[in-house]
Amino acid sequence: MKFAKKLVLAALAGALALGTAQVQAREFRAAEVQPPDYPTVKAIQFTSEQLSKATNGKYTIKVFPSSQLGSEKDTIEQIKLGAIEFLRVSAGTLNTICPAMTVPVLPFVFRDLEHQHKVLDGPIGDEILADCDAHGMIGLAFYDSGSRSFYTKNPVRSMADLKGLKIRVQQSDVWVAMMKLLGANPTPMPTGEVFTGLKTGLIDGAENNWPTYQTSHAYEVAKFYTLSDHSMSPDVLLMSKKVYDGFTAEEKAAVRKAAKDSVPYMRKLWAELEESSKAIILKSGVEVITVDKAPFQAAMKPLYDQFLPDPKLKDMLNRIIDTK
Ligand code: BDP
Repeated sequence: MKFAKKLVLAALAGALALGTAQVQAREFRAAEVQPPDYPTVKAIQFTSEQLSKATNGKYTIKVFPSSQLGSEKDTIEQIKLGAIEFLRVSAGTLNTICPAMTVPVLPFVFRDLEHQHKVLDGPIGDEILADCDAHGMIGLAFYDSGSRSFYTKNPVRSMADLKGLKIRVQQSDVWVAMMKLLGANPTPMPTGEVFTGLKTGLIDGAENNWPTYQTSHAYEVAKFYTLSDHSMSPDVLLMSKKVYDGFTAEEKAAVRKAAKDSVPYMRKLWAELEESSKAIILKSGVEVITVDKAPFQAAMKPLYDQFLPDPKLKDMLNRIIDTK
């Protein structure tokens, strides 16, 4: 009898443990504007696998690509409330919330990819990510996003050709200001609307890296790509602070590690996609135009003062420039 009772108790305890484990297992949602298979999407899936391993299957992340959960602007609002747990956006959409995010978006801040990696992989990168902490978001990692250039329906062979052109920009004041300084007419809209905007003539052009130009199919409509390389605005992976605060110390460390570990994986995929996107675009008959970047750089210089009124951020910019 005693033995039977023990058995029943053991079975009960097992069921309870199983029940608790089931209740606690949680699949988070991650919002993404890029299509399935894009390097950022795969990097979040990699983060999910690592996080799941580290927490014995307790936590996983499901990515919702192609703006299924909304535009970057909308999903930023949702992550702050904890309605979405993870989010991957372009740094340019965060500057009004986390001011330090303005710095890596500003034109001609990074000399090249090596310089950008050195800065973002080091203490300055962590400082920028941490600036979102006070605003309901934990900055987990930076992802590569190449450099941005103009794609237009008519050729832009110099800065003068941008005059009055309706150029789509991210929904961000820093991007609006950049285009104004170049003489263009900035038209803010979500990235998911660019292709249709070009097709219907709502906009004359946009600006982005090779992979977005290609995967969004914008290259089929805007057949001129002017290599101004004006911004190396990185992409960012964020987590809702509300959710993060509910994690144990080990879980917090695990999610941070998983995200950071996804960076080299992402960079490899990114380099491959940049190459293949470029090849597709060139093969399609797009005219790639090289321009003198000096006038672009000079015209956009006032942004540094306008958008970095805080001396601490100006100091950060100088530390970036001084990073060898
Ligand atoms: C791409 C970023 C994406 C942005 C898009 C944009 O990966 O997050 O939404 O630019 O310009 O490079 O909005």
